[in-house]
Amino acid sequence: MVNKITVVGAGNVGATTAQRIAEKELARTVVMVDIADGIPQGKGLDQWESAPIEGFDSRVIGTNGYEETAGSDIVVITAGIARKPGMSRDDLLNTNAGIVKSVAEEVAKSSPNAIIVVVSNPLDVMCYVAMKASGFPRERVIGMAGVLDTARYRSFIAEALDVSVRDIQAMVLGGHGDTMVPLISYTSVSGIPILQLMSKAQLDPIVDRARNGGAEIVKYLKTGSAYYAPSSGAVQMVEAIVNDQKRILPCSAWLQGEYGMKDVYLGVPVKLGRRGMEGIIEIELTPDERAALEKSAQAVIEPMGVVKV
Ligand code: LAC
Repeated sequence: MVNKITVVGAGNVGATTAQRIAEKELARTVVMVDIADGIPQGKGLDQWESAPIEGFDSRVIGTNGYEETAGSDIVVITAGIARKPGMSRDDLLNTNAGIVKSVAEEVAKSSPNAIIVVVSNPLDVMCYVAMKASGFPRERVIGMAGVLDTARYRSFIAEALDVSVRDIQAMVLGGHGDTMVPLISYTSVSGIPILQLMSKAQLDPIVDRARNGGAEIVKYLKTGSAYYAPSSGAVQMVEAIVNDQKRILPCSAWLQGEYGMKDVYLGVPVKLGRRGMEGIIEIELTPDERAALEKSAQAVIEPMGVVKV
C-alpha cells in the first residue's frame, strides 16, 4: 500500500477506478478530483461509506482542487470528454489535450514525484501531452490501453474456446485505435499456441472485434464509452506499481529507439514496478507485425504533430 493515489476525473472511468483502488487497499488515501461541483465529493463519500461493508480501510475523498492531492505517489488521469457514437478517439484530441495539459501541470506542482498513469483519449497522444506538461521523465508517464485491448481480445478468445480467461496469454501492441496490433504469434492458451486450438479464420473476427471493442461499447451506451474494463486496466497497472510486481504488461510508453522508433508514445511490452516504467521489452515481430506497428505509430505521430502542448 502507498500513502496516496489521486484519480483525476470523477466520471465513470475515474470513479470506478477510485473504487477499485480502494477495494484493493492500494493506498491509505484515495483522492478523486474533478471540476464538477459536488460530484467528486458525493461519489467519494458514497464509496467511503461502502468501506465497512466491503471491508477496506482506504479513505476515499473527493475534491475540486489539488491541495488534497499533494504528495500523491500515483496519479491516474481519466479527465476529458468521452466518445459519442460515430466519434473516433482522435475526435477528442483538442478538447482533451487542453484538459490533460492543465491537469498534468497541476500534478507536477502538487505531486512532483508522482507516477502518472494516463487513461484519457486519444490515449497515446494524451500521454505525450501529460509528459510534456508535467516535465516528468518517461519512466513516470505511462498510458493504459494495451491492458484493456488485450483484456478484450482475451475475453473473446476465452468465450470462443469455452476456457478460463485466466489461461489466455496475449499481447496487443501499438496505438489505442483502429491500428492496434494484436500479436497472434504471442497468443496462447496455457502456453499452447492459439492456432493449434482455433483456425486463423476463426481468430480473425476476434482480432477485429478486439480492435473495435471500444466502439462496440460506445454504440450500446450511446452517451459515453466503456468504463468497467478500462478502470480494471488502469488498476492492474497501479497495482503492479504499488506492489513493485515487475509485471510485463502492454502499456503506452515513450519510445527512445526501441522497436526502431523514437519520440512517439506507443503500446509495447513494459515492465512495471515501483519506479514506474522500468523497462521496455523488445520482442521479435514478423515483418507483417512490424509493418503494422509502424503504421500504428504513424497514426499517433500525426495528431502528436498538431496538438498544442
Ligand atoms: C475504449 C475507450 C475508452 O477503448 O478508449 O473503450
